[in-house]
Amino acid sequence: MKTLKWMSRFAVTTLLTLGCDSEEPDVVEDDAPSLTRCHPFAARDTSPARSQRAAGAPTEVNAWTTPAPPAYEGPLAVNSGLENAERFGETLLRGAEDIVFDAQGTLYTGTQDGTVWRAPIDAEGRPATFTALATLPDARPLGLAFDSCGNLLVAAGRRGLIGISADGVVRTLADRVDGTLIEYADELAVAADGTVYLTDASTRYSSAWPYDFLEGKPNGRVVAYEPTTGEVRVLVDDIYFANGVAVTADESAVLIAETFRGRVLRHWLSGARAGTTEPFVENLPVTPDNITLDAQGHLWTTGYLRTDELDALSGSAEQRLGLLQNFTYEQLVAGFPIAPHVLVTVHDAQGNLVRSFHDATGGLFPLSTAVPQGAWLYVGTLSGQGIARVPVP
Ligand SMILES: [Ca+2]
Repeated sequence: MKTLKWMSRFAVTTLLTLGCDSEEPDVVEDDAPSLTRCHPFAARDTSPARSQRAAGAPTEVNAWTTPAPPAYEGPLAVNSGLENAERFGETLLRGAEDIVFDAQGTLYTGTQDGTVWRAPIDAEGRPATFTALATLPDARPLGLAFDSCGNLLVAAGRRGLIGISADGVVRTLADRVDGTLIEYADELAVAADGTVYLTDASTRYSSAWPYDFLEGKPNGRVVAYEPTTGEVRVLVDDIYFANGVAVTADESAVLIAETFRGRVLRHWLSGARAGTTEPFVENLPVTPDNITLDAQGHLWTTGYLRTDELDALSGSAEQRLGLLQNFTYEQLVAGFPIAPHVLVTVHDAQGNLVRSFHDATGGLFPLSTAVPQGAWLYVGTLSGQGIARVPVP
């Protein structure tokens, strides 16, 4: 029975207990004057908001057609670019989903336990020592980005959009839009005018992403936050899991990783097509997670490798209903088919694949983010230990 095949491959995930070798600063939830120096952040809307979260497993599902995955040839040919990666923070960091650098080159990441970490580049050029900048109560820091004033903005799951000043003061900036709660703030990007584009991956299942995949409905959206007024509005709706987001260098468009359609969308902010959304890169070899645009306008993407099993499930509502009816949520999470082969793709500004980095040996953790920084490519993970980097030739 195919519904059992999914489950038979996977061992139950063992959660590790994190150690912490540094003191955590006090978290203060207030008006954060060090934040308001940069932006006159308006008071946050605290009016009653409606949750759209479903109580349990979906009972109706949609099937969709997934094209055959791209051939591993040309720029996608398997190579050893991600093998023998240099690891950092392995005993300290679990689930370092995103990585970002400040203007001084200091590395920041956030982990499963809610902690945001910083690691300066040491004399040997390595981010070897991590210290806790803040710990977010009851929230997971998924996406990270700096605003132009040096505040670290965090897409923090069901806590929405959070700002952290350089001295560790934490403030919730936005947690609702149009009367509904932001259910799963996943990634964010900051435009030159300060507008923050934030993905809300699944308004229906929040962090229960296997349910979102199995239901096959467009429960995601992108919201725009205006820091000078506090206004939050829906920019793009009906996305099949809205994950990574980036603003193009000319600020004419926002790119959005649509995880469960294996593609990256382009939503136009200006020009003749302003307000419209179209596919930018389709049929990726991964279910795209975070995305990064580099200084050359190249798009760096990674995520779980698409497998034959996942693609087959896409087209079969019956199989997915079978999984939902026969397994607990915990079993579905533990059994999600994650391939040992990990890869990062790079597309040019026209959406053409130009290069890729692979580790097909199973030596690296599953990837959630790929961030080029100088001569290095840094990678993070939704569920693994530590972060890693490889040289970029
Ligand atoms: Ca993500």
